[in-house]
Amino acid sequence: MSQCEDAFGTYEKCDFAEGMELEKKEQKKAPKGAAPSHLPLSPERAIALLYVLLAVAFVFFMALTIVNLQRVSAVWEELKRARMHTESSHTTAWYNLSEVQHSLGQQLSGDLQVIQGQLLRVSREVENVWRNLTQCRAECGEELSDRLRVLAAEKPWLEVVLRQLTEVEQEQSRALALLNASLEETRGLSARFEALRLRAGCPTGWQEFATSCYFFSTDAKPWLTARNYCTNHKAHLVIIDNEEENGFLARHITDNQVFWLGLSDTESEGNWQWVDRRSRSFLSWNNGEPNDAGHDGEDCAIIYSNGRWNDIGCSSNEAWICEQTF
Ligand SMILES: [Ca+2]
Ligand SMILES: [Ca+2]
Ligand SMILES: [Ca+2]
Repeated sequence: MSQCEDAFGTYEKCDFAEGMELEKKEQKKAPKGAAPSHLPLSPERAIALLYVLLAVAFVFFMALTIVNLQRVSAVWEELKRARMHTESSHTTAWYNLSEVQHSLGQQLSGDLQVIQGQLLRVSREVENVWRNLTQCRAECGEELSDRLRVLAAEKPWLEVVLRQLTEVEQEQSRALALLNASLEETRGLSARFEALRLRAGCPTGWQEFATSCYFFSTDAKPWLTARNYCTNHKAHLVIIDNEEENGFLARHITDNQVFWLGLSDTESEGNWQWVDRRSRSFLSWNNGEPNDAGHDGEDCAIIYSNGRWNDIGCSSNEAWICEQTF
């Protein structure tokens, strides 16, 4: 077996039973009356130890109590300050409320006085109106009666005027009917005149084609003079609406003859306009025309015997064609 240690040594390895056995041997070896190395506490030592523990506990208890008392005292001081603060706040709030109540009372009192004054004024005005109404009831009644009497006196005269107005209205109706009849008669006369004019045909020296008459001048004048000539003869410088009309004109022009057309760009260069200012899609310009040639340009159109057009200077003296539409 391994060795075991004694009371102050160490064991390498030892069973508990062996340990107990060793202890018993040592007790037997020890002389009687000698105290063993591991004796239990004596009662006196236990009591002394108990007293010490009690003293320590008392001291600890007292320390705790003192600490707690200090804490309670601090809390009490805090509560006291809070109560004083609350009382101070309450006093301040009460003072403020009193001030507000006082100011509101004064304001309300002022407003009530103003309202009372207004009510008094309204009451007086109502009283005045009522007094005036009472007075007017008698006076106005008399005035109305007077007016009714005047109207009753004027009634016969008004009836006469009314009858006259009715007669005037009837006369107007008759005049309107006569006017309508005259208009109808005028329309009939115009239609008969137009029919007679159509049967009569174009004036002497004018050529008829489609719904127009054409005058081919034998004189030669500037474009503006030619235009005025046509206007003075209830016509206008010729306006070519289509190829048929252009062909008709060309057939009446012999070689080497040219005639003014009612076409120019005098108002705006390049913007060719017929004398009635209406645009037409048909054009028959010669090749390279209109070219606005020359120093002064070319702003008035002529027609050749082949039906082609050219622009030349408007001051040139040329023959012209007037057109009069039915
Ligand atoms: Ca024409
Ligand atoms: Ca031109
Ligand atoms: Ca030209």
